[in-house]
Amino acid sequence: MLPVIALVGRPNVGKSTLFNRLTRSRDALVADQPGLTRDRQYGVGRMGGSPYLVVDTGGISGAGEGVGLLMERQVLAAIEEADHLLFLVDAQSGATGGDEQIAGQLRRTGKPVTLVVNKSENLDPDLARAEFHALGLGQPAAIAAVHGRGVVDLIDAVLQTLPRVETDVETQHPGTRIAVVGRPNVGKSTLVNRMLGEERVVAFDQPGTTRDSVFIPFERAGNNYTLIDTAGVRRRSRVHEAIEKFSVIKTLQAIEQSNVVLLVLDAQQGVGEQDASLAGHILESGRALVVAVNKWDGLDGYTRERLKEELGRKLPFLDFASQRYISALHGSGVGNLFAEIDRAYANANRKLPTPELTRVLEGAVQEHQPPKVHGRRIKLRYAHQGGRNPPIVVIHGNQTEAVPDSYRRYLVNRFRRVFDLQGTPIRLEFKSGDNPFAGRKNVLTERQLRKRQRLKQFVNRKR
Ligand SMILES: Nc1nc2c(ncn2[C@@H]2O[C@H](COP(=O)(O)OP(=O)(O)OP(=O)(O)O)[C@@H](O)[C@H]2O)c(=O)[nH]1
Ligand SMILES: [Mg+2]
Repeated sequence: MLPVIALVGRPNVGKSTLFNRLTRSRDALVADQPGLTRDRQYGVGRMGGSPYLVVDTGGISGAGEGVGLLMERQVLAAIEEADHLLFLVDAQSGATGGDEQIAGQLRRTGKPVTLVVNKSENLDPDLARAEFHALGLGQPAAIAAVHGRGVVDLIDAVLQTLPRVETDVETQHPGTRIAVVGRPNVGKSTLVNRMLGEERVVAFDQPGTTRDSVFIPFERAGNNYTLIDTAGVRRRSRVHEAIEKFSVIKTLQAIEQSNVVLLVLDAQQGVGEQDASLAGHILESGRALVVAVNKWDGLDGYTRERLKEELGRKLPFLDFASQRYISALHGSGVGNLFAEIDRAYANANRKLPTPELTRVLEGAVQEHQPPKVHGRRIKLRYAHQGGRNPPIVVIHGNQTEAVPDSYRRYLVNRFRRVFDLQGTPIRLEFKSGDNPFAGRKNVLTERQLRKRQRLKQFVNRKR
């Protein structure tokens, strides 16, 4: 389980700025995907290799004169699901009545709260903190979210206070972990029951809660799997009862803990905002993916064709994943999902030999040259694999920072087709050899640099 940190505070104190700073590293990887809708309220951040979830609750404002503070249901729900609250206040506007009211409400939740004085860049930190002591929430932390000042220390301190759950998902849940995700009522529970129906469920005793998914280990054709059920398995007879309690946090947790995501869509409802938002989160996670278009039964040929077209148009960035048309209710197509799941996960872990990668790159460049920048053509020389699950292809050349997104997509598609990498995203990293300022650093890929940073942080922490 990833720790959940919620950002709360009055409007305009800098919650979204902090949120972006904490989650941005991943954004870059999926930038400029046409049709992509991302939820800018939930995200995954990383601190020295440990991931955590961040929720931006949006502004808590006073509701009119004398009515006092209105904490919206949605904010309360986010607070309920959080392990730690960061209460942001604005150093430049000073403590306000609204801050006091929020402080009171947060104290009543009983959740651990850290008071964060934002916009403190031009102030002495002690001075910035001083006037907020009166809020009675202990020693405030002074940060400047815009510049990133104090942010790492803040998150580090928060994560230190949270119980470090060193549960090793790998050993605890052997086999391929499949997260079944989708918006409410697409048929996740029916599908989970159907997938488990004919298989041997090895051991299963966990009740699902609002926040925690259920892990169900089972065997199929001699292979081990663990289903991560976000909807909660109910008795077969009760599957259709009641609208499930949908939680984005729970879904994000399940995605993080999975090897393969099974995204369930509802053919009878079509593709909506919430589907696109979930798809964006899955893309950000880098997980292998299979799309199950459920409720395919009872649709006429025309509707089916229209739906396939709609899927391609509204979720074009999921074109790397197999789409299976199924009926969880009748069981049609469900058995075939396993072959796709196995393939997607195997592809995510594939080894791509350097000579072949380079040959494919050369072929792609020959067929369609990258553009010129300032009169000089971008040169892409050779490629090697920089990581697996998902596969990372590191491409060496000149002026690589100027490679346009459309050309990146062209290359990704080429690698996918030649290596038959259905079901897994492919990430590109570029390294330029002609940057006079890069110096020795250039010897390392971004990934290696991150690893080195993590190691440093780890060592520092141990000291
Ligand atoms: N000077 C300064 N400005 C900041 C800092 N952090 C955020 N801001 C600015 O404050 C304004 C509001 O920031 P947001 O992040 O949108 O605030 P918010 O809390 O998400 O606002 P709501 O969503 O409306 O509640 C923006 O103009 C930011 O650029 C900071 O550290 N220093
Ligand atoms: Mg905001």
